[in-house]
Amino acid sequence: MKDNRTIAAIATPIGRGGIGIIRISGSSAPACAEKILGHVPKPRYAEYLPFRDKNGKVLDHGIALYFPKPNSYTGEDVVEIQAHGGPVVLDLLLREILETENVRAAEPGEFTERAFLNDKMDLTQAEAVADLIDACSEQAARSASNSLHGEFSRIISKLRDKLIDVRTYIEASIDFPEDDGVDYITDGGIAEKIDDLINETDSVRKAAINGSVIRDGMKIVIAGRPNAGKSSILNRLSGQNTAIVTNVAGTTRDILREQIFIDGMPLHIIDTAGLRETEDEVEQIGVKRAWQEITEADLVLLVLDITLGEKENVQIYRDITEKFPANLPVCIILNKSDLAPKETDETYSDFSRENIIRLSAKTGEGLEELKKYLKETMGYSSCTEGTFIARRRHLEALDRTGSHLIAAKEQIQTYMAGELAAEELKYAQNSLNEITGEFTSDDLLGKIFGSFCLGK
Ligand SMILES: Nc1nc2c(ncn2[C@@H]2O[C@H](COP(=O)(O)OP(=O)(O)OP(=O)(O)O)[C@@H](O)[C@H]2O)c(=O)[nH]1
Ligand SMILES: [Mg+2]
Repeated sequence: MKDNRTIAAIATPIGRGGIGIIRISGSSAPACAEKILGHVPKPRYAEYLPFRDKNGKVLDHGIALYFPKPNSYTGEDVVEIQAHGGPVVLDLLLREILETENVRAAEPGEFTERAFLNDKMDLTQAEAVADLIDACSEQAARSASNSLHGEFSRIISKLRDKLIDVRTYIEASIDFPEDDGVDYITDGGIAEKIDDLINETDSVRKAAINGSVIRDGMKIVIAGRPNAGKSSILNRLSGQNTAIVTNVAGTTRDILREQIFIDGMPLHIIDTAGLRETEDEVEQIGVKRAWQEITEADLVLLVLDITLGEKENVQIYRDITEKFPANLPVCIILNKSDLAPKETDETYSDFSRENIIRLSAKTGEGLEELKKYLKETMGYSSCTEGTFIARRRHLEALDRTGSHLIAAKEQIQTYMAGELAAEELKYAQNSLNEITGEFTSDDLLGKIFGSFCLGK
């Protein structure tokens, strides 16, 4: 556990800038103001003041602000000093502040952690602070901002309220089974109510998947035999000549990574060495790495050279995909379509229609279709209205909520076991609580706030 002394840190990025801000939070913040500024500024009014060291020498002039508790970011007394943004000036000021009794340097994310612990925000909002700072697309920034303003929390708490209603209902039926001569457990009403909860959890989960795609992007591995045109497709998608393309089979030997955006959706595209048996030592390592990437992929684009013909391609597909992890989504790209006539008797009926795309990395034919496919498979919508940012841990908690709800329904329908159903609902509720942080371990908090930048 961190101690609750007053904390201070430079809140602006290291380096030179017009303004540099030092933030102080805790019961000794006013004492720090007294020391540096000569007095505590009037609450929430900007004051232009000299900043002095302990010998009374002026280090800088700037603006100081005082936010008395509880109306501050952290919920504690907060003083903010806006000095000139030079690393030396800020360092000198911070050193003066840290010499004050009961004051120590803040750890990364500690201001926001205190805001969370003082109920200024819940955990999804605290996470959204970091996600907003780290946002690398407009979409991500807008979604993080929605989460920060409580969009995700509201959805979760609505779901939780409904869940509590059903739980209360079941518990009341257990306690007063004879009421009105109606058996509430078996009359079917409860199972329906749980069904509603299951459906609702599922739609929250879908929205959360979208939110996590916006945040993290998805990892797409381009795989296939040598010379199929994998690197050409990477170059097409990224719009750059990132990868070397030649007609020599085995051109790519290392892993190449590119981040691209499709309508604001981030994608991590990975080009790999062509999968084949080879004597070449370097290429062997490349092939091994390619397999490693495949096991960690969210989706594989399996590139086949259409000119090889259906029979050979089906065989290649079988040989390669039989080593894929189970449930790994695969999209088949029939590349070099410019070399194959559209009207052929090749139907590729062994592959399902939804995930087979005729493409030409040379002419760009099929590229839009591929992009559309990528957006759709991730359930991505470019509308930011009501979207929120989500993390993997939120998805996992929603999964657990869903499983407990299904178990609860089974207890009612199959075993008529009201008590066990109520127990499952309690677990489901706990899983929802983990998302907003009513129910978390110190470990989890350490992990979440430890990944913040300093001064936030
Ligand atoms: N006509 C035509 N040629 C293509 C197309 N895509 C790739 N090629 C050619 O096919 C050859 C191999 O392309 P690459 O992109 O290097 O193939 P790769 O799958 O990355 O190959 P390795 O790195 O060796 O595994 C090059 O000569 C490309 O110009 C296409 O859509 N149409
Ligand atoms: Mg290549």
